[in-house]
Amino acid sequence: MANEPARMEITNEVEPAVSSDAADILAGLKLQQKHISPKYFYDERGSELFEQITALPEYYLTRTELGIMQVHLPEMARLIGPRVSVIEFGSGSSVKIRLLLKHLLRPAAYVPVDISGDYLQSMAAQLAADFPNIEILPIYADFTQPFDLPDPKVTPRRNLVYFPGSTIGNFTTPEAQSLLRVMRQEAQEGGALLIGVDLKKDPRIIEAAYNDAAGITAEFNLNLLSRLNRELGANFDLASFEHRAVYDDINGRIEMQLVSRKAQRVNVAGTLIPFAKDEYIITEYSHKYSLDEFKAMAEGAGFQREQVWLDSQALFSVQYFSVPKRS
Ligand code: AVJ
Repeated sequence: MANEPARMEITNEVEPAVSSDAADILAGLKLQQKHISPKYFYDERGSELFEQITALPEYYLTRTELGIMQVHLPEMARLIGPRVSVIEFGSGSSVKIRLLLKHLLRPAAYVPVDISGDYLQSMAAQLAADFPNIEILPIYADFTQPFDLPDPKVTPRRNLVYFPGSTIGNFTTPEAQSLLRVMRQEAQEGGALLIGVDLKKDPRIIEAAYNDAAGITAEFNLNLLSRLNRELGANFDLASFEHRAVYDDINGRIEMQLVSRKAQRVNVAGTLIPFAKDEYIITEYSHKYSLDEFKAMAEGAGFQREQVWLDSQALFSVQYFSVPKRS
């Protein structure tokens, strides 16, 4: 192929201000209730397993969101308007952003923000080749903290923050509120937010999505331990941990756990971590919202809801917010 670019310069050269991964993971394992952040799922194998999850019959989220986009993108593009700078929080598989960029009217720039520098560069380079008329300005940053935006060559009419995939569900309520405030800040006055949000529904449908018959989600969860073994010199015995995903009705969220099948001690980066039988590590929350709950949370961060698009079964939502001009 003629235009197969390898890498692309990242706009900013500063390291994002995140504590070192090893220290972060150890701190979580020393808590009374053990936790590891879901952001560590996505090494190469983890990303591959997540791709497989998105194709599972039980995992309705990805295909439903894509379906909503395909039907409603012309309307979305009309509401968003021409010449926007699209700021994507995280840069996952590029299927959705490609769809969005294809439908938007002469977008000024695309700004993917991610803490995985390698992934960011290769993804940005591929997009630059496929969208030669859109300036691609990747930012290496932890998007949970405010970051500086680049200056596109074409002055944008407004900023559009894009956060697909119901990744917002990974954050607890106070974390999600704080993240929405960062989005509001980056969108700036007159800006907007397009966000994918998974909805509350029959808990049996939700639980099935995280307990697939093929066992891919279990493999995805357990892969976290293989990664710690490899990258932190840990010695987790994968056979003595099991995947569990339960819907917590009170908090409206799936809780993914890795449950110790026996009493054991595991060496993690030189520290022995004790596990009682049946003790578990929480590896992920996936919050589900009602339309009213999410509206209230986003309004609390300074957004105004303009539009909601759903699939025919109201499983998933794509929601559009504006940042009102100061009144
Ligand atoms: C990518 C965070 C939206 O919460 O459904 C899928 C990740 N975890 N199966 C989700 C996930 C287990 C997913 N998000």
